[in-house]
Amino acid sequence: MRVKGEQRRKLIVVSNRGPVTYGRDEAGARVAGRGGGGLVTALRSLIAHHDVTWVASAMTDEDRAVAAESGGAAVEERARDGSPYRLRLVAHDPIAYDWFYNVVSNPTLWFLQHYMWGLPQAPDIDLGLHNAWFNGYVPVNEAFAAAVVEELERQPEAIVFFHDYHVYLAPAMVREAVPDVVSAHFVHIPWAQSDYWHVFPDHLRRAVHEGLLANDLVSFHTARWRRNFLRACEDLVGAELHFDRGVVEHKGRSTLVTSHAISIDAGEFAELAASEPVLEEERLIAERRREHLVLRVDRTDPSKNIVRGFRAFGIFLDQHPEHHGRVSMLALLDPSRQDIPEYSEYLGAVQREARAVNDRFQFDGWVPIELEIADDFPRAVAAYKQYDVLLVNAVYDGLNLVSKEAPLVNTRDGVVVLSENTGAHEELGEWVLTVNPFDVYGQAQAIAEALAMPTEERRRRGEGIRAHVREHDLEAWAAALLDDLAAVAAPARG
Ligand code: GDG
Repeated sequence: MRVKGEQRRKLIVVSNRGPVTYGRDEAGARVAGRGGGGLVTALRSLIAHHDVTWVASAMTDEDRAVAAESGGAAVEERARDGSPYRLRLVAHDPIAYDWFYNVVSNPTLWFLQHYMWGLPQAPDIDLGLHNAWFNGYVPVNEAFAAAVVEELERQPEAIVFFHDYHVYLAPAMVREAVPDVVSAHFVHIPWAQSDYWHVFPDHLRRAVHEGLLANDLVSFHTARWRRNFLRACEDLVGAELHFDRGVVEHKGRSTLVTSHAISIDAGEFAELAASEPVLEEERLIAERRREHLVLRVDRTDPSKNIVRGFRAFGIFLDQHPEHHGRVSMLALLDPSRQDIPEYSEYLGAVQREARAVNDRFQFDGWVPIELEIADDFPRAVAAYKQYDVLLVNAVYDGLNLVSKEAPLVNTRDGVVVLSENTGAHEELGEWVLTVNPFDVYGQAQAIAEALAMPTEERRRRGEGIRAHVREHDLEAWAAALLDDLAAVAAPARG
């Protein structure tokens, strides 16, 4: 079998969140809404180019009803552009799912991979975590694996394409049941260096790495995360590493490890930017805006570094009284993971910091930081068009799609201020103002520098980003991954 990147393929995509979630409208009719989050936004366009069966968790009551009505089998769905695909919703045991999602996946794996613990205080790998691992993360991964194995019985030639940190164990489970499966795993978040993985007990970090090594291909956004993974395989599970070829050999199998930064569908964003809901929001923003607009768009995730961003803006205002009343920061924050205490506490800290800056500087109706906490994608795209400075100062970020989306539709020669710890920085570094995410003073200086930059220079940088993103779009990313698979899967499947 030859797997070629640009060819239409049968894909079984596996991710925790699916492309749609079901609900009921006011009249009580079933409606399919757009699933949220960076990963889903990015993967949705795979449907247009391949025959996709998507295996995802049933998230809402209505999702569960859909899964029950089909007896757990896949249902036929259509994407916004009319492309058909199959959706298989896995209705997990609710208690197991809570442990899987709210104990292991987000407060543990996400925190670990973004270096988010201050180690003298956290984490405690206590009985609760061990229990959540064995009675939550493991059975939910088993349920995903069982669904994949059933789908493979229906279409044995399909390639399995796992996504992210929710399903690290499933590839090994699928491999055990179907030894000649062809599978790839894309990790959307950073890979921590092996010393930091030592926070996690040996059997758990081993299970994560060995689960991933059951794939034919493991891929990351950047060379940096890829390098960390390669080293960790050697350090933590004693795998044999061929660093120059990016191949890891372990337990008689080999896995190719590559990096390809995910991207966006430039056409989709051009359409969105011209759509009525976005134009309406843009009018509202344009009416209220001051001379300069500094924008940030994030989920309310501690990894996004929102509090330090506000502090930096406060330092900037302190140093530049001439800008008072002439510039404001618009923070469009999509509330995220509020069932997890670390996230709800962080949202409180975000609100407190915005108030501290506003109480100190506001006068005559000018509010320095306009904080909007809402899930409002059209408004985010409208604000993308209007910024003069986009601040992306994440502590760590696998890639950061906002830093690619916003310049593409911006109409004001806006400047991107970008954390050196985002995956996107590896690609966009030459066109952005680079900041260290912990250096709030440096971020304040970068905001000032961006606002003072001559138009020509701003335009040159924006054009650089736009040309890069158009050339390295989402289709190119998917094709590159499938090409990688061609290199490893052809001998295995003859
Ligand atoms: C993870 C990784 C990686 C914006 N406002 C709203 C909204 N958005 C959209 C944006 C963008 C997405 O959400 C956010 O994507 P990011 O990449 O910035 O961040 P994560 O959600 O953390 O994504 C990240 C990504 O996966 C892909 O691999 O880049 O590093 O952490 O597309 O336009 N979406 C909704 N409501 C809003 O108000 N639904």
